Amino acid sequence: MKQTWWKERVFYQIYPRSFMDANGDGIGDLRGIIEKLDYLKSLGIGAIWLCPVYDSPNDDNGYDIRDYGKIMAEFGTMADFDALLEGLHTRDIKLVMDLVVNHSSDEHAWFKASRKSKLNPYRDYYIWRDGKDGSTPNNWASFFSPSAWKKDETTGQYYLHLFSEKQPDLNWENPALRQEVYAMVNRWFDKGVDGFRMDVINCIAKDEGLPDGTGAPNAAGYSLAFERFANRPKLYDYLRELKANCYAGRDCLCLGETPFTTPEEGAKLLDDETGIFDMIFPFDLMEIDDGPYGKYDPVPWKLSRFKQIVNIWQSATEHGWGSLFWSNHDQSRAVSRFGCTDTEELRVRSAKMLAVAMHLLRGTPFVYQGEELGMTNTAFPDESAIRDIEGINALNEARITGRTESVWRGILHKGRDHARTPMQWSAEQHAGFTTGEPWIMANPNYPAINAAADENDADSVLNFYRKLIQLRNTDKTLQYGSYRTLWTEHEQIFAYERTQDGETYTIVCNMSGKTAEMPTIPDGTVVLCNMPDCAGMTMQPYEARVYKR
Ligand code: ISL
Ligand code: CA
Repeated sequence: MKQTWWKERVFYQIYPRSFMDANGDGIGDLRGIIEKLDYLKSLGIGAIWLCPVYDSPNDDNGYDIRDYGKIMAEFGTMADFDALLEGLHTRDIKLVMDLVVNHSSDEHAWFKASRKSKLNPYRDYYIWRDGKDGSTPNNWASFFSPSAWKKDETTGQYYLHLFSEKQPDLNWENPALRQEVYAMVNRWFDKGVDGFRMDVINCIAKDEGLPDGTGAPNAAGYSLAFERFANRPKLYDYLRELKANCYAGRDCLCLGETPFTTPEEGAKLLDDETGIFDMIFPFDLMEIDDGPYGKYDPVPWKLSRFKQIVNIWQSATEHGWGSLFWSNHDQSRAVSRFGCTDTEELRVRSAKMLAVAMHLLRGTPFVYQGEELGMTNTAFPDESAIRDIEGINALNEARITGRTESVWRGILHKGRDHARTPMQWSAEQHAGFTTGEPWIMANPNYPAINAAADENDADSVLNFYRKLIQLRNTDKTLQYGSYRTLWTEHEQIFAYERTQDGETYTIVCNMSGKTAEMPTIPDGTVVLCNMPDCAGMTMQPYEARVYKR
């Protein structure tokens, strides 16, 4: 197994809009991140995944890029970016950028030219089709609104947008478009960035002829036709070409966000010899609590299914490498979703337990900002507090189907805005995130849950994360050792072993809110646990122990 930096370091994901506002306009910015570099270093993380900071009209908070070569004005300037990159590298922290090239903004110069006429040289940078029988060219649904097609009056043709209308899909079949993308990627590499997390990158290759999807239609009759665009054969050609043009000769990370990916497909995408990605973000765990109506119809998650997902992906990544995460900017807060927030004591304990359970698996752990404080979901008072386009569109659609109450409950549990409330730095107004009015409300629990408070408490979630990350940073067995599941049938305890060169760690987590009995006490000594006293066969609710022998 090849040893590299991105397998050995813990990553930290920053959503810049919500991380730290340095100039008081209520929007997080690059200077804000720079102010917090020592905080990041003190966590022990070795790499950052930075969500998009490029020029954007923010229909989808930066995932709709207007100019790939420019920094978003609200976030700062290119000089600020250079200072950030230097500040990170001085501290030996790598920077992985977000790259959104499945689509651009409709305000991108390419699209503005493309929509002008059928003969415009940029026409083919996007996917244009005639309507069929007075309706859309096919039955594809968008992730954010009923149909993936929007009719453009200028030429009377429709353009494809798998996400919002302001996010037209780029046409990867066009070699000129591909060359522009590679040149742009190389400009960022030449600046010194250490890799890319590529947004919905496994959806760039659409089946020829754009055939109708076969899946169940949404209320408006459209189908999320992932079988027509996710992990299609041409994806491999495009990624190999991208890598040959951009990655060759560089020690940079190629990380793909890959919805609709089965473990079998994942193994192929990641294979050390024949694959195209260093790591991917699959979705099985994030969909564990989807109900019959999907994401905003949550059902309780099951430990048996959790273990199945972990075990399947641990083996799917045996000849490659896995990513380990409980949440990101599209998900609600881990402790509210997978842990317990009934009491302050259980919030702290379960946040630590979740960290242990995830970080010591084989793969690279990703900490989403605020997770290291055990930040929770927000009780948004009503719809007017919601900022996320996905949530707003889901509510609009629910009004048509008569499911508003249910979707609202879904948003309170799983909405993307839970991840996007301001990072809770201190007990000062708006959690110390801004001196102005934040673009999205702060979670009212910030006077109790914040980094300053955690800093001064030896038993805080923050200080536990520091210990855990330090342990993994310095231990080859935890980084590279093999994985073995333990007590797979146990209904409360999640347990596994990591072994290398005669050294074994046993990780034991009670993922339930009740006391649990271990079948046997693992050999070795406890090197980390989340309780004052971790001994005996009985585990307290959400107790976690790490044994070493
Ligand atoms: O959030 C989701 C479900 O929980 C997904 O539908 C999500 O939209 C999908 O995973 C793709 O996400 C990425 O691309 C989107 C952007 O809105 C997300 O923030 C990004 O992570 C479009 O660029
Ligand atoms: Ca600002």
